[in-house]
Amino acid sequence: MLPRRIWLAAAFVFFVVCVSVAILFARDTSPQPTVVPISQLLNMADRHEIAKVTITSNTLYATSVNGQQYQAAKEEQQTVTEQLRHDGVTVVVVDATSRPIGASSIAALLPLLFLSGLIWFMMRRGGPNNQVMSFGRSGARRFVQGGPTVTFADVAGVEEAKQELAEIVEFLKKPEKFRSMGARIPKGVLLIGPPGTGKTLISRAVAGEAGVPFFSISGSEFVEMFVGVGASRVRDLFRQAKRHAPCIVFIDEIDAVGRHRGNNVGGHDEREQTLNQLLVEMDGFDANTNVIVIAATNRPDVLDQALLRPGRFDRRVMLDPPDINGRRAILEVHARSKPLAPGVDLAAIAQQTSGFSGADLANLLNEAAILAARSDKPAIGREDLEEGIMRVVAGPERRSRVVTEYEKSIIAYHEVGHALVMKALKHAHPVQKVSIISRGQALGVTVQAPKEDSYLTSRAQLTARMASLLGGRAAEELIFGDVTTGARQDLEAVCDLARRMVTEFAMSELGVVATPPRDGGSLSSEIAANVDREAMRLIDQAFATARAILSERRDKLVEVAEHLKKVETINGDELDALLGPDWTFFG
Ligand code: NHX
Ligand code: ZN
Repeated sequence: MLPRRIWLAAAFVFFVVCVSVAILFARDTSPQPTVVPISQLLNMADRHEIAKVTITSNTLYATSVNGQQYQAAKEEQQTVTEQLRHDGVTVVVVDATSRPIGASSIAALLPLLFLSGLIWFMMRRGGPNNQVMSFGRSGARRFVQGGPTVTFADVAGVEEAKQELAEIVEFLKKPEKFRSMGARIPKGVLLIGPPGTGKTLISRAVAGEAGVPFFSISGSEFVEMFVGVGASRVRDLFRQAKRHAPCIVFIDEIDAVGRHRGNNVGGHDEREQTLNQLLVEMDGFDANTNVIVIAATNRPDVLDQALLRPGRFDRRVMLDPPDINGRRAILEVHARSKPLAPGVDLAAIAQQTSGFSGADLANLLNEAAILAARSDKPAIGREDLEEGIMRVVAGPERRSRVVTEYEKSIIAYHEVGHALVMKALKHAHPVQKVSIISRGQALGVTVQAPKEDSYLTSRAQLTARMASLLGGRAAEELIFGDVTTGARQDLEAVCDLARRMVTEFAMSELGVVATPPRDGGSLSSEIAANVDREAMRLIDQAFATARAILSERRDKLVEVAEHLKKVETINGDELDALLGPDWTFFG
């Protein structure tokens, strides 16, 4: 498929040509001369009916005394001038090669002039500054200076990355300074980080800070195309970039083109050609090119080693999900343009959003702003922000989903079962919210948030997590004497965690156990059986813990669940108030 704009341009040119041709033919509306034999014309001259004759090579244009126009052809060599003059006719001979440019000739040229003007205009737009034609080829969008530029002030929560990239900004601003020191200016920077951590944003900010153009394309755009087009797109992209140097070329999802080669037999596929072209272009940069390529990926492990060699993407910058301070800074950036109600504490929101990426936080604030606007509030309140968190975590409420009273009971007891086990266990994270309002796939949710971010998780924390996950199922069993399919998500999570504890973390009686080889292989059947046995033991223990907690506090389970059926949502503080003191009694 050709890009739409090329079709549009072609259709437009076709239209203009049609119109021009029509104008050319319709131009002369004056009466056409009557074609007559030369003999008749000469006879008329003899009768003094002809006033004037214009001769152009072998054609005679005659005007009669009463204004009639005639046209006649004469033989190649024969001259009629003498005879006509003799008949008193004014004779004009026009050299065919130097006809005077009459008004009608200019009119004939007008459409041509118009057409060439148009082509010139389009070529100019299609040239270096173009957004229409040449970018149709490279697919890179250029964000020109003066547009909505992004600077480092718009990027929060990734301080180290900012520091590392500040160096790139320096290179772009004052390449001379570094060159005179004999320093080699980096060609490529690889940004590594999970989705939503601001890889695109920070790249745009580098361009914004340096005041240079920013070209961006996604690796998948190279590969999606016709065979052979990927490589030529790379060529186009870099041709343009060099024309606008100094500048930034941003390639998102570089892994789409940069996956290591040689997996597929036969070799020279489309992606490989594209990758090769990219390497060729980057190797072709010299000290004066001043184009810096920033590529982003969340899968650095699959990248072709060739990309990482010196002189290519030899700088690597890691972008982690933000910690609590980072989240607070990100929230502050996004809240700049949004009115917050007095007393809204972004630090508290940052504390409740462990594991959120920058994009999640942006979403959260946007959802909160929409909610506040919809309820005609003057500013965004705490409840809007908390609902924003819930929307990002579990999706929007689905109040239209109707559940029976009995199911509502099951849901309430299931959720409170989770919550009470969490409250009872010392190593479980605090409960943030318990809700029986349906969201997305879930009929009810219990949300936890760690008191603080951590990079390590202890065995006690993991076993507490397993028991918490099983609290829902344990409550169903205890209260109704029957269980439901609803807990499948919880059960899956528990089994997964148990297996990882045995194999990955060596946290079972089995001790350090052979782990399954990463790429597909399997354990010996004997070890596999042991792993299964140990995982099941961990699950059994966790389930026993959950059951013990709930049967010991069955009265509270009933009290809180019945309350939840009425209010539908309980937050952490309300839960603490309902439970009273001394609730951490296990583990
Ligand atoms: C169904 N949903 O699929 C119905 C609509 C046991 C009270 N027939 O464990 O809602 O059964 O503590 C993300 C999160 C599927 C994705 C939860 C996909 C749950 C949720 C199944 C509560 N809360 N189960 C829970 C629940 C269900 C499901 C999910 C998901 C229920 C339970 C879902
Ligand atoms: Zn559950």
